Amino acid sequence: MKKNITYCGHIGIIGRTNVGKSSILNKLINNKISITSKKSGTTINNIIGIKTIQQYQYIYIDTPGIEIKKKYFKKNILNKNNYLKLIIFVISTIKWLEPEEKILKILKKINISTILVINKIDYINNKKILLPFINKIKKKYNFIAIIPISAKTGENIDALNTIIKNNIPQSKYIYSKNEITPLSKKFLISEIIREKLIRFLNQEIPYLIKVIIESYYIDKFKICNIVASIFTKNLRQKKIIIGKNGKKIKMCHYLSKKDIEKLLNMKVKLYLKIKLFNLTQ
Ligand SMILES: Nc1nc2c(ncn2[C@@H]2O[C@H](COP(=O)(O)OP(=O)(O)O)[C@@H](O)[C@H]2O)c(=O)[nH]1
Ligand SMILES: [Mg+2]
Repeated sequence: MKKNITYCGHIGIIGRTNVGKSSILNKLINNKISITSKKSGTTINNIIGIKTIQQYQYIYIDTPGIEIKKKYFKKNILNKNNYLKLIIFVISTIKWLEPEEKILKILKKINISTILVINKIDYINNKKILLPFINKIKKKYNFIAIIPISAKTGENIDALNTIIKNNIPQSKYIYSKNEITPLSKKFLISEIIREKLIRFLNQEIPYLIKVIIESYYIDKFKICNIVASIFTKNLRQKKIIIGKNGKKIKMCHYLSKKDIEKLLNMKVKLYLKIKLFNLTQ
């Protein structure tokens, strides 16, 4: 019967770093799964976010920027694309340069339906410049749609949702209806902490910081006790993270705790330890 028909598929979100891929994922699933920041290279692992609504299950995969160091590039979904049903290729305003051409070259090879998303249109005052740009891009590739949006203001997100809906194949659900991500709580917590650290630190750090959850348990008072280690490369970075009189790490602790409590929906005691990579290896 028609009622039992379901639609489901993996949708890859690709593009150079900082165009707003993670922001778009969070917007599309109405949940904050993927961390975002002004700095390049914030996302270093593929992040999966799921939304199930009516008879549709969307499984989004947010990726590190395509031009990130080779080491991270290996993790990019376009290298093993067999399971993607749809691709969202994100660019920032009308910036189309070498990284975009590089991505286009890959797209031509893999031949998966692709939506081109022009993000950050809130930066464009004169919207008239969009049309000639879209016309130019249209000639480059057979995109199933080219859509200007703003992940910040939410402009046109509904239209993007509709295009995705219309292009997702009929299939059984892969995840259960209420699942938001298959990623573990521990991983999500470590990402929350990493996001706060990145916000406070200088440009070089996003790749170099690692957060590991050492322990995670709920005590008899229903408080979740979390011990997290922050690994830095050297003493200089350690000092930067701690900040003057511990100001930065305290702020990071405060903001992380707030977000983790929201994620877990319970009170949290958070312990942060800062360690050096080379001492532990
Ligand atoms: N003004 C504006 N900023 C945005 C928009 N989308 C994302 N950003 C910002 O751009 C930066 C990079 O976003 P992020 O999602 O981390 O990009 P990613 O590296 O492609 O995942 C962050 O500071 C976001 O807040 C948008 O539509 N408008
Ligand atoms: Mg990202």
